[in-house]
Parts: sequence; C-alpha cells; structure tokens
Amino acid sequence: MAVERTLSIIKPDAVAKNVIGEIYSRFEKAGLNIIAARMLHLSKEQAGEFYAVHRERPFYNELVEFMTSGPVMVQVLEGDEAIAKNREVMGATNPAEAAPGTIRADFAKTVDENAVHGSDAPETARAEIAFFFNDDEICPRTR
Ligand code: DAT
Ligand code: MG
Repeated sequence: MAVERTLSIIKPDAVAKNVIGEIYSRFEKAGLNIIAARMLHLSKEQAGEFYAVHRERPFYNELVEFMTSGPVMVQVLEGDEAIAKNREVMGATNPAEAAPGTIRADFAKTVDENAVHGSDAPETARAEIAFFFNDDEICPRTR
C-alpha cells in the first residue's frame, strides 16, 4: 500500500455544529495522521479559486457562499491510500446516499452543506495541499 497525502476541509456547517473533534476522531480511527492543520475563514476569492473546477456548475455561486459563511478547518491527512480512505470515511457527496457511520451520514443532511471536503486524486491532492500549506507547515510523524 502506498503512503499518500490528501487535503481535507471541515466545512462551515460542521465547524458550526462543534464536531471538529468528532471528525478528527474518525480520521484517527481510520489510521489517517493529521500532519498539518489550520483554521481560517475563506474569502470569496479563495473559495472561488479552490472550487474553480465547478465554475460552470449551477450550484457554484451557492457553494462559494456556503464555504465563506463561517470558518473552516483545513488539514493534511497522511496514511496508506489516504485519498481513497478519506473519501470512504467521508461518505458519498449527498449525505442521503452516504453509508451509515460515515461523516456525511452522521453530521450532514443536504448535498449543499455536506460537512467535509476531501481530494479525489493524487494530482488534485498535491494542488489542494499546496493551495493551503507551505512545505514547512507540514509535519510528518517522526515517532
Ligand atoms: P465531493 O465534495 O464529494 O468531491 P464534488 O466534487 O462533486 O463532490 O462537488 C463539490 C461540492 O459541491 C460538494 O461537496 C457539494 C457541492 N455540490 C455538488 N453537487 C451539488 C449539487 N447537486 N447541489 C448542490 N451542491 C452540490
Ligand atoms: Mg470533489
């Protein structure tokens, strides 16, 4: 199994619900190490650029509004197959279709406010990590 890094965001709805710790616990139980983390309130420019791939989608403006509606926690997760493992722990994009016990099933109700983001492939993971973190802000385990 390959050790990977992925970018995770705890979105404004989940931060507002005070479940940062519960979501971190899901990562830890899945063997995903948090090797960088920061809380920030995204600007419209930052959220728009982060989700630029969805610019032509009908929900883009709503998505940018939501992502800037309150603070988010961003973190880099590292572990075996971290990209797929994080997506598994997150559950399906639409919480109504998310498997029981996943973050989105347990902490979200609708597709437009679905608690967490996770990178979907190695190239997007690299770009999304670099979007939020400098190399010297990433702290891999040494013990
Ligand atoms: P994911 O976040 O699971 O990678 P995505 O990349 O397809 O999903 O979409 C990014 C975000 O956009 C998603 O987390 C929530 C929002 N979104 C996606 N489809 C939507 C829809 N049909 N209506 C409203 N928001 C949507
Ligand atoms: Mg996506």
